[in-house]
Amino acid sequence: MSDLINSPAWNALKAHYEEIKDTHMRDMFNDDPERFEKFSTNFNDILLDYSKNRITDKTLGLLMDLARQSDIEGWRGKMFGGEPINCTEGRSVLHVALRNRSNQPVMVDGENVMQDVNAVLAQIRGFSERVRSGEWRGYNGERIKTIINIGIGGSDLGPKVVCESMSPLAQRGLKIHFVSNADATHLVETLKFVVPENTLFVISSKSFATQETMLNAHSARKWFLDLVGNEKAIARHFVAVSTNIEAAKEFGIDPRNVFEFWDWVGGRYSLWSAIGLPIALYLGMDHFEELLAGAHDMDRHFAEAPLEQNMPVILAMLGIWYNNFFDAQSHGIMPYSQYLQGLPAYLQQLDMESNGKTIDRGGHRVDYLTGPIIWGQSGTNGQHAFFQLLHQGTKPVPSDFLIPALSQNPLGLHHRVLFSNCLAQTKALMLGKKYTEALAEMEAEGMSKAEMEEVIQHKVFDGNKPTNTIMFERLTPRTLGAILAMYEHKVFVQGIVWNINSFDQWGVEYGKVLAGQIQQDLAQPGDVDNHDSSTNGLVNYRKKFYFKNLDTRKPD
Ligand code: G6Q
Repeated sequence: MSDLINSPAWNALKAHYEEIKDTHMRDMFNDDPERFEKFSTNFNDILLDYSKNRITDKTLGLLMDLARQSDIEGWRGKMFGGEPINCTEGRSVLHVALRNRSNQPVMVDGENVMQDVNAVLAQIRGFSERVRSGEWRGYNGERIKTIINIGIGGSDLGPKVVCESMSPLAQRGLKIHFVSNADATHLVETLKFVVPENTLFVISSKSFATQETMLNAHSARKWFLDLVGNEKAIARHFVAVSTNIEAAKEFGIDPRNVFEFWDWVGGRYSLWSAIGLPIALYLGMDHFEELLAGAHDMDRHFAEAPLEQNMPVILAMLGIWYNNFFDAQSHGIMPYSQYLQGLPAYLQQLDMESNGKTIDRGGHRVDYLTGPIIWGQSGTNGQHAFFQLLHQGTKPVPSDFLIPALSQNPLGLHHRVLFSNCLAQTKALMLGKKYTEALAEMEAEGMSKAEMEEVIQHKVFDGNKPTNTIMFERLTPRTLGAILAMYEHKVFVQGIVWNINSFDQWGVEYGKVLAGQIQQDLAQPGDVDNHDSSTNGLVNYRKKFYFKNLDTRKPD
């Protein structure tokens, strides 16, 4: 049995679960009119209401005991101090240095990295301002009107969620696209609507070796050259963001237009680095810096606030409560904001790539559940799709509901409707509907006794479904920066409690090499038999279509 499962704090929570598991939140609210004041906290304009959780003062105390037992404060110090806490790759984890607006020295291997960080930020400012002002022009003197980011995973999802959610701040006349998928459709469909003369490609890849990104980058380069026919023009239309400067140069990118970052920045934590270049291009450097400032605010809060008032810690420990004691398998992210529709996908990578691990820091298989399945959708759309399962399904899905107090688009009653739906859902999930309430409703509708008996059980809702509500004044770069950093630190805290390394991704690396052999097999005519029978069968089935009439088709 692992030390964690054997530990006093874990066992105390286990015993407490038995005490509390049948208590309904409805009664907790009835018994304590101060519950909202007690279980909510503010930071800047962000309010976290966690009162609709299956907790009491005792639960929170025990969860914080577990956090202290796991030495969250010590590990937090190690991360901020640049210690190589990414133990399987021997790397520091310093995305916090990228947004260190205090400029206090941050040391990696005895060197202050802030000079390099600030130099790249200055390079991003210089370049983005030249593009946005029209000083930087395409090869024939046209102004840049379209930015296409080519990258995948961490080199795509972060800048994409920020650009999408801040689109009202974008420069007029400037468009941005994110191309990630190896499926050519993604690139082809994007290129259909653009012209090379006013398009700037940002090739974003930490390694500059990721197959999908390199494939898209080379296809984009070919498209450009086929239309423009001038190699020299590449330098005006292709820039790169990478830790691998040499590979970017080899691709043909002018070294002055390669934006560097470092191996102490993990892919899914990289939007704060030069990977944020598309953000600066599209929204302007001042807004990018606001985003960094918001994240830095949250870093200070995470580093300094007592655990009991620390938003990332509270969210993390509530997640552990459901994941490990209620056996909840998943966690929902429901942004009631169309601008934040990409947030579930972004957090899916952040959380599932970080904490989707089975082996602990000591190399042993864990005997407890680690990271949950993250999923969700923007409201109110989700209500008309999968919320049925949240209300009446057999699986618990603790969820975060995020909503701005004020809309960016104050049009008629839209925001009032959106807002009331958000609150009505969390209220209904918490309260449920009792048998007597369902009965009274049906009686008021004038239903007969026989009709009522037939359906009443279906109209009863258990309730007692936990949610957090995260409300902020309005969606600004600063608030978004703070929210994203809040989730990063939540994931960090959970990883520490579970004693896993949240900063490697061997599953992703495995995926990067897996396809190689099959790719070779697909290129040759004739059946293969070197895999399992399913893989052989699937390879051979595709070949049947591929090699038929090949001479009349372009090979792919
Ligand atoms: C993130 C992962 C992964 C990575 C992509 C792209 O933490 O490592 O999502 O970001 O595989 O990698 P490159 O940036 O090296 O192309």
